[in-house]
Amino acid sequence: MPDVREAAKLLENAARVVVFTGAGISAESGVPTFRDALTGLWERFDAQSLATPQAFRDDPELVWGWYEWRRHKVSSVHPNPGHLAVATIEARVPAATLITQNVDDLHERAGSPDPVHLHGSLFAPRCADCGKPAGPPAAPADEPGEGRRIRPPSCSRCGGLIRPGVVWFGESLPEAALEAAARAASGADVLLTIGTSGLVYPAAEIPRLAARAGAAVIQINPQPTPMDSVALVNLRGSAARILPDLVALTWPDA
Ligand code: BJW
Ligand code: ZN
Repeated sequence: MPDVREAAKLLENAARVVVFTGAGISAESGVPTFRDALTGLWERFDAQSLATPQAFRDDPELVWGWYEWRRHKVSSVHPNPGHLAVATIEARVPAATLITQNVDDLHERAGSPDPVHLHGSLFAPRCADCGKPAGPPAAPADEPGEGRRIRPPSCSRCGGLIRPGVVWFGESLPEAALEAAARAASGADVLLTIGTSGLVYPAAEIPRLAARAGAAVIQINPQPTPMDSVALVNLRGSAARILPDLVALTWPDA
């Protein structure tokens, strides 16, 4: 595994590391990605009807039901060795920042202290009208079926509808998260981009920004992506398999 060795060398000598993750890191936990052939969510569901502000205005019960189904799925799975390896990297590197596009909580459950969630979270609903956080949603009594409509709860302050706390197409990313991500990327020695197609902007700018600022970019992905040309080292394969190897080679006592 010569490429993994090269990546381990880069990591070993880095003081400031950014780990940038996408849906692929959670795939082996059983959380579907968005764009993988056959298994991706956007292969089976229409993004325009589910993941836009207009979709929620048109049919809040369809959208809330779909996110309840996804939240239930995520709650029933576990972090995999890839998430655990990321938490080890954070514990070993003097200055590490985890930036994730994922709306699941698997990094937190693997021990990552404070991931930057660029696209929000399934577990942070808020009022669609006044923005008041709605608190963690109650666990659904039974699994909401894929297409089941569920009436969203109402806001205790203004009576508006509660919406999922995720970033839909056409919406701005949370300002503080985007700023923290840009700051970390522009100061990084090494950026690891893991399990993302690199197609969704502005998140996909983060590895490019790091590369422009002089960071060595390492990519882990079983498939080619637009990040191939940005990455100094391309590790082709699954995150759950490669990340533990990378950690073991970098810190043999880990
Ligand atoms: C494995 C693996 C294993 C598999 N191990 N790897 C510039 C150019 C073009 C378009 C735009 C642009 N700027 C903005 C846009 C529009 C749009 C956009 O980017 N569209 C593109 C799709 C064309 N962006 C936006 O709308 C953003 N907002 C914005 O720009 O606001 C400013 C603005 C306002 C008003 C008008 C105009 C601009 C917001 C984007 C929000 C994205 N939201 C989603 C849904 C979140 C909620 C939910 O979960 O439902 O976020 S979409 C979805 O994609 C989700 C993800 O976080 C995001 C990225 O996906 P990711 O993680 O990369 O997953 P996949 O499936 O794409 O890839 C998985 C990868 O894993 C693959 O490569 C596999 O090979 C790999 N893999 N198994 C390792 N075991
Ligand atoms: Zn409200």
